Amino acid sequence: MARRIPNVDPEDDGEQPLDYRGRTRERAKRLDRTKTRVKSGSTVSAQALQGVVISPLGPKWLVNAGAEYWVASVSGIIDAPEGTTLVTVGDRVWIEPEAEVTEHGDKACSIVKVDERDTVLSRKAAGVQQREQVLVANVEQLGIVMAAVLPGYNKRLIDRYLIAADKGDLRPFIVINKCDLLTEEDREDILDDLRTYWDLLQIPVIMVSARSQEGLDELSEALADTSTLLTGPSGVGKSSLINELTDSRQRVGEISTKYLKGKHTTTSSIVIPLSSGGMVVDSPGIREFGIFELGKEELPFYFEEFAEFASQCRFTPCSHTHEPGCAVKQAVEDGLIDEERYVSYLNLMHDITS
Ligand SMILES: Nc1nc2c(ncn2[C@@H]2O[C@H](COP(=O)(O)OP(=O)(O)OP(=O)(O)O)[C@@H](O)[C@H]2O)c(=O)[nH]1
Ligand SMILES: [Mg+2]
Ligand SMILES: [Zn+2]
Repeated sequence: MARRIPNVDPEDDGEQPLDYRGRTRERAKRLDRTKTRVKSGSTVSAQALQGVVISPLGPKWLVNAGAEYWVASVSGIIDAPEGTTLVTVGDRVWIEPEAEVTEHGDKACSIVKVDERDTVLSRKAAGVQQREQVLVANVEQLGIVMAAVLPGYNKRLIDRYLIAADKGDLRPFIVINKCDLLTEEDREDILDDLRTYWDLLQIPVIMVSARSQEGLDELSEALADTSTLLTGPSGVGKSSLINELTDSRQRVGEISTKYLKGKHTTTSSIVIPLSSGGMVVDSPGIREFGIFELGKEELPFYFEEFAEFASQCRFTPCSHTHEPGCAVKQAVEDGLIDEERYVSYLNLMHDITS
């Protein structure tokens, strides 16, 4: 049996009638979306093995099944989630061995079935049509990695990731890397700037440095015995952190000084085992993140800290954008809601309505 990426506990929160976040989750939709389609002729044979998709290999996939690695192709009729990405990193798949080996002597197989996904990190695929692109499946946690400086963190992106994590049933936390470049005072300023996340929303913020090793024990503890996708912009040090925490040697890039941006060193996601028993997924840097299927009525509910004010808005429903007597806007003015969170909200509302 392949090592299984642990599932999210199905009993986990969400369904309690008074849970603010729970009421807003699109749980039903998720189940619907991941319904497997059984096509005749796609029955899994007795020699099929179960494995986990580790990484893409050109048009094929590297699949780990038990102690072995296989190069898998996808062709013909397969039994897979409908209306979404066919195969992605982290998928639990069924493979059927093929007689021949690949040109490099690797064992060849084909993927005949993709199991339902427990969790997804999805975004809106590029293009006019609303299509879902599943970046990684079946990880429990989403580590949102940002750099303290070079290139500096991006709260707009953090807020988008938090919504995607909520929709995909991932437990989020924030990692601020490159803290070796900070003074004690900078550090306090950053923590203060991120207060809404760790204080109000209870999302852990871990300050680390791959270079000085600061905070790596805490990060390692957060990753132990579970499965985590590290995501974030290019050049923030995702691969550097993974190299510090595992035996793997992922390629690490340079920061282009002209734009202070990373140069997309990691080009595809890859599952890496941790000696502690969990696993971590390295992934390519992301610049843009459009959220798949986000409705304008639903949006306010992802900004949980707006809730206590929203009930006092003059109009119901209130979009908290232009309405007179909007208590959310008033709370932003009074400094009771983080102004930058409100900017994220307006940006997302603009995306949805334009
Ligand atoms: N000062 C400092 N530099 C770091 C730290 N971590 C990573 N870097 C540097 O940041 C640059 C980018 O690191 P990577 O690990 O390649 O970043 P990445 O997030 O994996 O980037 P992509 O693969 O492009 O998404 C490299 O030059 C690293 O040496 C850190 O803690 N402190
Ligand atoms: Mg990388
Ligand atoms: Zn309002």
